[in-house]
Amino acid sequence: MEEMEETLRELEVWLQEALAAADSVSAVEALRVATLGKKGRLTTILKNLSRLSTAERARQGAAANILKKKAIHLIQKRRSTLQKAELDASIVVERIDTTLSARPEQVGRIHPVSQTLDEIMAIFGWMGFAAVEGPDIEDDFHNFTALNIPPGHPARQMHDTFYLPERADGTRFLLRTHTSPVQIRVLEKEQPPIHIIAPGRVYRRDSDMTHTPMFHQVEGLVIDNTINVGHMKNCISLFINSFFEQNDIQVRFRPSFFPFTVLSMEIDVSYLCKNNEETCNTSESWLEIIGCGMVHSHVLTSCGLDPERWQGFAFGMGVERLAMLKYGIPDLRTFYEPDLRWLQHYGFLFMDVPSVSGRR
Ligand code: 2NL
Repeated sequence: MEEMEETLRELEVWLQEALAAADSVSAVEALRVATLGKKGRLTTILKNLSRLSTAERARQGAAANILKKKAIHLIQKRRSTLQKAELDASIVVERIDTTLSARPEQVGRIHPVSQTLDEIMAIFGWMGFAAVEGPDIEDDFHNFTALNIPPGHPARQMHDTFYLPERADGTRFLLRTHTSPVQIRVLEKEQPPIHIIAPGRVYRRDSDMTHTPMFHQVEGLVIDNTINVGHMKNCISLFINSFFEQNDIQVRFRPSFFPFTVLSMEIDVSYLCKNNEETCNTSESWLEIIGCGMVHSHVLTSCGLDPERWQGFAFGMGVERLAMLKYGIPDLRTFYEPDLRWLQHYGFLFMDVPSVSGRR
């Protein structure tokens, strides 16, 4: 009997010392198995109780079960202390420094057209325009007729349209020659005030030094009941100054013609190159970048709007052309040649976030 008490006390001291010496969660687990496992020291003692008389079993069993509870508690306590220490240590060792800079040079480049489009959209977004998109495949009405270009109008030939095969009912779809049809669809559906910007791919049967059969355009449209030419001039001047980020840029509005606008104008820009006056200050230094005008009343009536009540302006620009000017890319055709060295040279890093100012 005394022997039994002695054994339990010894076991307790052993367990306490062994736990204190255990320096890992797995060492604690080994001690748990050695004490409370199937063949563990305490398990064996509890098993041997059956050999004792009923009275002895009750007394010694109580003492052994108290030790069992205590052992479970001690093991659990040591285990959670070590678990926490191991977690703390792993946090230090496995730390990831999220402030380390990424390596953008390894993930390709953003095409100058994408970059330029992002910049243009950021500027008009900041001005309060909403971006709209529409289908690349259009019908004759939305691409031409609604824009005051009826069948037989010479502008239809000028546009060098790609047509899809004629259908059984005699109609044929086409690849849009400008993004105007996107705006026509908005005019048909929505009531003014309208301030929208329509970016996208456009297609023309033209391929030479200065033309590719597909290129990108951004068109804008503002319709309200008091819009005039002053609004148009200011809006476009503001865009040009933001886009080129230069205060010595000169802007020239020159009369022009489009079937879908009146008071049509083309806008030229010129840089005052202080460091190279010979090449820049010649009559050649004006470059056309944007076409614009007040929306023709025929366009408004085509879309079910009363021109007596609503007026506005529209404009259009070629994205590749703006990209060439801003980033000094000399040859339009190189935009769509899959040349990685070209992209390495003219492309942008993905971390270059487009902004209104173009600067980060
Ligand atoms: C250019 C000229 C222009 C428009 C596009 C437009 C759209 C509607 C109604 C009236 Cl819905 N006009 N668009 C107006 C003037 C010029 O683009 O040189 N583009 C590259």
